[in-house]
Amino acid sequence: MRSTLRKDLIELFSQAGREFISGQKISDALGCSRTAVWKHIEELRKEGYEVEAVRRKGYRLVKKPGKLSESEIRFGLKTEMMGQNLIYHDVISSTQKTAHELANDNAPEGTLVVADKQTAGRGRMSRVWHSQEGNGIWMSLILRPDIPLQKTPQLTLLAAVAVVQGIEESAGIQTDIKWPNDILINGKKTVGILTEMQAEEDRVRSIIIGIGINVNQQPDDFPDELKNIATSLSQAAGEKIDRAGVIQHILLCFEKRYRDYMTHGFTPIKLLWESYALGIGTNMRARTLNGTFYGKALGIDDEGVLLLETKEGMKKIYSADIELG
Ligand code: BTX
Repeated sequence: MRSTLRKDLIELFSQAGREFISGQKISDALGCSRTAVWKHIEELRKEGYEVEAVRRKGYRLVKKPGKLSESEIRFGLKTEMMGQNLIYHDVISSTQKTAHELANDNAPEGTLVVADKQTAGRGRMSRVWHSQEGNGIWMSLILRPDIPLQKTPQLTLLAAVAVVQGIEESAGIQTDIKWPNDILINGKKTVGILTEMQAEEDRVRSIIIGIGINVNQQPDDFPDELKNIATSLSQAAGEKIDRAGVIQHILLCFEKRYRDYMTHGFTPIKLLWESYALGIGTNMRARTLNGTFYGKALGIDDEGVLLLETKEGMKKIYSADIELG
């Protein structure tokens, strides 16, 4: 409730632009007392909003925070479900871990956990995901699709499509997908996606999609082992990127693609995914837990599995690290 009021308050300020709005007008619009208005303005100030107050004129918003915050993400979020239940932390061990706990506690579909910094961000197979404060997007989304277990890889691909589209819409940057879960700019990793699930017998109970995006890092912000393989959106754009805007666009694209998926199945997602994917039709090396395979990538099948034409015949690759060329 409180955060809905704050969202409405920021919206009022934005509509007013440079004009002042009187405390009375705000309290009428929000349906709360003037003391409550003043308290909410104090909360906004703590989050880094600069609100000017002038006697007999009222209040006006002078500056929004450059920092990520719950209000920054909520304001301008145009989804109906994705991210509407929003949990924001400045520091967290891993948004993925918290999202699993919330999913166990019956958090609704679309619940989003976001953090400015992760102290134990992780990738696939317990690898470390570098999640420094102040310049990345580290978030986990809870889904509860009624689908059989073998279809869950499709949601990693759906997530990749939504992220590519959200980045293009918010920052105007084109990115490529490398099967199954990397998003690259000029061959360097900008986004990692980690899909995990909770299941009961052969049905999905919840799917947690973890998305890590390098947004405003400069080359020196990465540890040595990542300097040659990682990049960020701002390095591609040549300017600082608004993280909240990227999150909002990704959530909106996610919601649209998820609806397409629930109504029409995987085919529309597969077509989009293939249009953004690198390496389809070319040779690649797939390092899996069962060995390394070399061959030509023919595409993905209807379950989202990679089809590799090797000398020994067609191999279905469910999970692997890919080297192109
Ligand atoms: P992955 O296993 O495909 O990639 C992990 C590998 O990527 C690491 O071994 C390292 O080489 C490289 N790497 C680590 N950090 C970065 C980075 N910031 N940028 C580029 N490359 C990096 C990919 O796993 C899935 C990552 C998901 C991360 C999100 S963040 C929100 C959520 N919470 C959480 O703990 N994980 C997910």
